[in-house]
Amino acid sequence: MTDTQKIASLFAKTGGSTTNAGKSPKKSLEEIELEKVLALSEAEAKVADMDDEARIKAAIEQSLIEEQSKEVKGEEVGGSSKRRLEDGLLVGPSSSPPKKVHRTEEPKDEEVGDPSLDDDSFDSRSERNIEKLNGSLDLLYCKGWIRSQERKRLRNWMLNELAWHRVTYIQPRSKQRIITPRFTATFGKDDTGSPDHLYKFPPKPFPPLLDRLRKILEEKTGARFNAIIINYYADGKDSISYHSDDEAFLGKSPTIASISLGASRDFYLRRKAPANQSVPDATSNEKMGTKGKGPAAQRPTEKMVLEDGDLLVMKGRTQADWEHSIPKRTSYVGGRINMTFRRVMNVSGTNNFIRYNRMGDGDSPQFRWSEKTRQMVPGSGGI
Ligand SMILES: O=C(O)CCC(=O)C(=O)O
Repeated sequence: MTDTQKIASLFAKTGGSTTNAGKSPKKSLEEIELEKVLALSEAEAKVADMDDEARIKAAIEQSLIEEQSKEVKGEEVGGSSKRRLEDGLLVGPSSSPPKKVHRTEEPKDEEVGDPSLDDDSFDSRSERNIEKLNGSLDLLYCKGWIRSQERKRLRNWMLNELAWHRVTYIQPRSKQRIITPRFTATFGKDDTGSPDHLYKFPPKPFPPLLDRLRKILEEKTGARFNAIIINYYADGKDSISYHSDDEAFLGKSPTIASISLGASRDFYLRRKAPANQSVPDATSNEKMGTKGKGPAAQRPTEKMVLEDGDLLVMKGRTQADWEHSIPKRTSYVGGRINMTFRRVMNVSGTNNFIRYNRMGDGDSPQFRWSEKTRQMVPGSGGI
């Protein structure tokens, strides 16, 4: 059975409501993981694969939600429910200038050579622990961990060498085709030594350079990593919705090491709603803590700006208790790469992360970086 068929059958079993925890007392881990995929794909469906008309509505709705909830400060979309998105322009009230939605090419880097990843490549002087709410949020944050020259080399290397994907799949509930709003690449697999035929999609081994970075991070964090998801956010329209990396296949209290390269992006964390919270107007997804009007307004939120070369390690109860996101932006935002190193514990976890970050429903378009136009273009090849 394919994952899509499994989702459909799970959907049928639960009468179309896979998110109502009260109805099925005993759920398999697989069912719980599929629910998570559904929740994130629903959230991404809202923003990822919409025509301009829907984008206009979503931008307005989003600005209203964000204004009303006062959940986050300094938003660029918020400010006026009268704003409209038109032909790539977010039009403000007459007093405020229109803001361009950029999907532009990247500025050209000077020639930077190959990354070396030696002792001189890293700088841990700004490292600090961030703990909130009795350690429920547990972060290690190192600004500018990768030194300037090396960041450019690493970023250039990844853009030019990797095979990038814009993963597409059908959202089972709405039958809507989802286009994940970012470019992705993945490497690695679980360490179970399982036979090849159990892998639905061929795992790709870490390229030597990224394997070196993996080992450096293992030494630094004391955690073990065997898989990496790499995201390229081409501009402010690319994003990742609120989610947490708390799938059972990542184990209990997973450590996720995240490196940012390129443009700065806001990174939001918000505490999940308690499972037993009684919220009269909450949708079932809100009970799962994955979306949020209303009750989200009361949840503690942290806002960070992740910049070129930063290392952020999320550990302890962070994934169990919090969600994170890279929200969309309408003012100019350049391209940004993010790498997250994780440890996948079993074959179904490997199948899951490759599916949702490389394969999709099998016809996800592949892209290569064009040095000429400084943007992603459809094309094959790459690692
Ligand atoms: O881009 C980021 O900083 C976050 C990426 C992320 O949350 C993910 O890949 O799960």
